[in-house]
Amino acid sequence: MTFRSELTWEGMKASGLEADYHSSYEKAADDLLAMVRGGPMIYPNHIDGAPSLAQRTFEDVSPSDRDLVVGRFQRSSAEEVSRAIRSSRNTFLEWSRMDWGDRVRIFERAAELMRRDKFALAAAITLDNGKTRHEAVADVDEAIDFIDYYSEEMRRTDGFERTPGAAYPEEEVSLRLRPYGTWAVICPFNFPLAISAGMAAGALITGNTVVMKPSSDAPLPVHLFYEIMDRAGLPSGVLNVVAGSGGEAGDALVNSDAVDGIAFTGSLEVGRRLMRSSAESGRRIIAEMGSKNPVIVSGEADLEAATDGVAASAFLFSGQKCSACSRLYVHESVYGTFMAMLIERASRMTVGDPFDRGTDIGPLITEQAMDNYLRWTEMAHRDGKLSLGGEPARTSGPRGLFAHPAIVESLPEEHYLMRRELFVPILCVQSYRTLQDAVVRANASEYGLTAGIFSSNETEVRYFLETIESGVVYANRRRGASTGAMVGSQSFAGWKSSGSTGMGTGSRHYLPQFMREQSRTIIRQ
Ligand code: UN1
Repeated sequence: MTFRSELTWEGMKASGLEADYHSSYEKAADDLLAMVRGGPMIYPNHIDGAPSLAQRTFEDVSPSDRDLVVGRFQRSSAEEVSRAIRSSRNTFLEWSRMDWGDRVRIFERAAELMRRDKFALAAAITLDNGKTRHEAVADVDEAIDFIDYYSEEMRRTDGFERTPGAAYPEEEVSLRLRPYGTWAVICPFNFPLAISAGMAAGALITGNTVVMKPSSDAPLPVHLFYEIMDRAGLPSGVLNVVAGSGGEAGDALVNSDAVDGIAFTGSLEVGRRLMRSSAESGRRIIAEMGSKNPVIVSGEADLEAATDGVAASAFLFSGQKCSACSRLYVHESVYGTFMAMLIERASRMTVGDPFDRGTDIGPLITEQAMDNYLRWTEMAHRDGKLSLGGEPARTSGPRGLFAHPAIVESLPEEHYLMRRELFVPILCVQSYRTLQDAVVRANASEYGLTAGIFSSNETEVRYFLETIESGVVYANRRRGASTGAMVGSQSFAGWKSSGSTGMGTGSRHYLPQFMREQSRTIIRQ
């Protein structure tokens, strides 16, 4: 099998199935909403293959309708977490010794089940983190892509086993990558299925066992992932799921001596803490930690393409992506024209109920994010020129956390908003005179995840590619100036403080990070 991106929307559209796409999603959304409105479901933890209830629970509320309870999840204690870790440790030997082909077949079945349940999974994502239908389906597609791609990597590398030449004639040598043991997988709210499944699949398919902690802002997709893995035939106890707060369940998990590695996607602050404690304990860590991604619009850019690319990248999903464009450098010769186009485009983006077909941008994830948006746009207004946004969007529909795209110009280069990852739809814009200067300013960040340029001048594009300090870079990408990396194609690697290893997800270098090398020499008797 050769890997192919799932691309549900593009595929269905090309086959004339646009109407089916929408009706399938809407049916799944109606079913889910009817179930949720019938009263909150209680979601247990999963420990040792059995549902497990902690002593306390927490309520997970939908960001697009604060009156809608998605479900009650377990507020796991340290004791609950250590039971999950024990279960993962107990199953490690058997799972790691299983033929790798058998492990891969479980994942291939899981990908098939996800394909079948695609729209139900997408509706659950919309409900839980507020993604619009296209973005929610893309999240499911990305989860499938991760699983398919990592399955194919196992096959391509023969399960990471090879036979080197032997120095002595009597020696038979084989080289293999072997799993570490039990991994903690700490999941983000923004790609609650794709990134969670990608990290967990990376650890599991290579023979490790896993304890997953979903984000408490969007735990439902991780529970659905568990059910899929269970149905696909994953043996009991190989994957355990414990919900709860970062401070209690999360800390108990990542600080446990019984955990051999941590896969984490989230904030720099938490990632740094994990990296420090891992350095002391010798635990492996694979962390992806956000960014402050710059995009450059040159004087020789196709301004229509740049307008679309920047608006999509900065504002879709309210800028709540590590890959979102948050700093924009526009050449002074096109500054006025381009800014008028961008402001016009962004002000036409519809903000509201993410289940609605016509919505471009759904809600922010939490009240805290809304407070940040209001506080920071106020700051932008005080210290620069706030050209768009700054007020909560008024919608006639449900009580959600809706914010308009905001654009702020002319902030000082060192301003807080120019430096800090915001994770709300605020784009900071500056003008520049020389490309050299724009790149220096773009690189003056502790982060280095994604970046983009719009220019029809090849010399400029080459200069940008050779000097920009980011792991995922794009030139003239209208579908997303800095967002929308595709598994198996654009590997997703964070440079500088954006990543702990400099190697990307969805690439050949991802799986080896979950393993260590063993050379085996046998002298036949
Ligand atoms: C993230 O926001 O953590 O390139 C990752 C993209 C997505 C991944 C974003 N494939 O926008």
